[in-house]
Amino acid sequence: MTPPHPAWLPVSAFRPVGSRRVRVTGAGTLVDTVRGEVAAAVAAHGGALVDDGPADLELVCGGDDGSEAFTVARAGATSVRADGGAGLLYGFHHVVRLGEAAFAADFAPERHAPRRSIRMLDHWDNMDVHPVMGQVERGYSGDSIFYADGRVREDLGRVEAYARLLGSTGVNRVGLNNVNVHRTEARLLTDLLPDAVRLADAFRPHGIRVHLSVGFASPITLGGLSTADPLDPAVREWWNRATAAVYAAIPDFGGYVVKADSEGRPGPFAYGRDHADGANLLARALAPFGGTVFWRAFVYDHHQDWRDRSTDRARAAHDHFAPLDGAFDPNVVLQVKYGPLDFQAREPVSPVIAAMPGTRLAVELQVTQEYTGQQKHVCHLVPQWSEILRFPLGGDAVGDIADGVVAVSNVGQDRFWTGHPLAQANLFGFGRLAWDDRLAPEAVLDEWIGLTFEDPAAREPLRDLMGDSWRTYERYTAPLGVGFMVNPGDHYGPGVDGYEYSRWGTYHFADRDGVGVDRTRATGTGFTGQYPAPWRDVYESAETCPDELLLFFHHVPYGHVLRSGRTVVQHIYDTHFAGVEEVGRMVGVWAELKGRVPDAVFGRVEELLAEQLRCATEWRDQVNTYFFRKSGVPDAHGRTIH
Ligand code: GCW
Repeated sequence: MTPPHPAWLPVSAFRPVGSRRVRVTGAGTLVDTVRGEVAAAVAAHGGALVDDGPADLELVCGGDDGSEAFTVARAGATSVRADGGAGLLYGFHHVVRLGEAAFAADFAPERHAPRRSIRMLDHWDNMDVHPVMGQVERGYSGDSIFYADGRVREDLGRVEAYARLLGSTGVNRVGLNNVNVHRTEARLLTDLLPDAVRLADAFRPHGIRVHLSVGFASPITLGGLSTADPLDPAVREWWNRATAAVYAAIPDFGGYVVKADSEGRPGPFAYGRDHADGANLLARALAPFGGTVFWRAFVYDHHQDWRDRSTDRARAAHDHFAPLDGAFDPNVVLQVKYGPLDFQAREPVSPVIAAMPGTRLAVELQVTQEYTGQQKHVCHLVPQWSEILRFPLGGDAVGDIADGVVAVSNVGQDRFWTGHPLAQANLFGFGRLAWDDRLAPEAVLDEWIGLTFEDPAAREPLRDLMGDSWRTYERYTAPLGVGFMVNPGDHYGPGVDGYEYSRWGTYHFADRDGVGVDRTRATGTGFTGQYPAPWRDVYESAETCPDELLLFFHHVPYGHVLRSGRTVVQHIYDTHFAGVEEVGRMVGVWAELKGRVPDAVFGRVEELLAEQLRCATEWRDQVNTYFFRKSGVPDAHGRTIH
């Protein structure tokens, strides 16, 4: 097997540590991991792992209280101190990121602690190859790194390398299988549990606990019961026993992830029960062992009639869950997608996040680029996540409210892990922001570039290419927050009316006069009323609604003048021309990097940029032509619209 791509942990990144004398003090699994890292680094760079005598770097773990915080200070030598193995591991990688700066005479002491204890990546991996979705649902990086032929892979080398990468960013939980649980992976809970044990063993040395997605109907499908009613004693008993067996095999098992009553998955509604009944059933099975149930709030009617203007998918999560605030057990975490629809490039922040002060919440992001270019387009998402987590929803920032940050992973068997080599930065950046959402996205990107690429001359062009790429993607796709307009099914490339008459509830309502969804209280679906002040009023009025969300909240005429001073239709033309021009410029920036990044990376990105340019051009032409045909308004600058 060719060794996995080192991503942001190439041998060169360890030179500052590995060329010094380093002492590691302490005991335990994670301290051993740090010792192993140091041993490899000094072997590569000529330093030494010392027991006695002077050291340039002291890595000291004072105990094993499970804590994740650490301090770094400099007094003659640089020292990292932690009270738990996880803290030492995170402190070690912090020093790796700092590089030579950690050894400068004037280094000022720092203390670091994660902003939240739940930092999780979910895999939508199937054990078998699904006839429509393939092996990894919404995966753009090849097959699953976990599974082959219906079992966990024999060789877990890549999984171990992946666990190491994640651990270095601070990710501490992983969901092992798709939330759409199909037949084979359902059995990870029962007869295939030994397979899950092997994955848990690969993640444990990096401070990562594993979780299983489970189907709500498991007592029927796996247990042979006639019901999965959460209030039925036999059902309760079944879950208690299944859960105890999991903990007997994986003592540090993290818990369950559940998609229930969502897109056809079974759930408590079938028995006239609510989602608190459903979540608490599993929570009570997990509680004796310290486990958590991650219960997804992605519940909506996916058989909507497009003729029915009163049903609004954006309302669904709040309508279902806000009334249940306070009813969930303490070891339930409600997992809420960041926006009310579905991982679009632009959505308002979900109002559910502000509506449930008595419930533990995790915000769910999508590292896999389902709606943001599918790892064929450069779309650096850290600025989007930063904006979401900093958004002041009802007084507090989303990042202050959330007990957890969860995202869908973007890795697979691909030689670069992520299909697009530059999409590694999203994986890295997710871990860093989950640890501390106050980090500046530019600084996180710089960390990633600095670790990944040896040549300092690569830094500026990469910043230039990636830094604003999410906004570029937004410019050439669906305008002003209206969302979707993608090809149905695979969600790649433009399909302006792709979902317009479908059952999925994602419409833009363009006609000859205007476009957008009226979600106001005054004349629309009333969705704005789910927000706390001031947002309920800011979004209610087309005068105060931010431009980038105008069409999410309002149906306006093409001649409506935006806060920017441009009309809606002219904005659509301008941004689509500008977006494609920017991609053309990105192609040129990348060309400068020839010889400064590894040839294989250069070649892959060069190829994908050509596809991005083709696809962006298609987006531009279809969107512009569509709105020109609908509105009859010509481009003020006379550019070609077909
Ligand atoms: O974005 C949608 C995807 C589905 C996915 C679903 C979900 C796992 O298109 O593929 O199913 O969201 O989040 O459950």
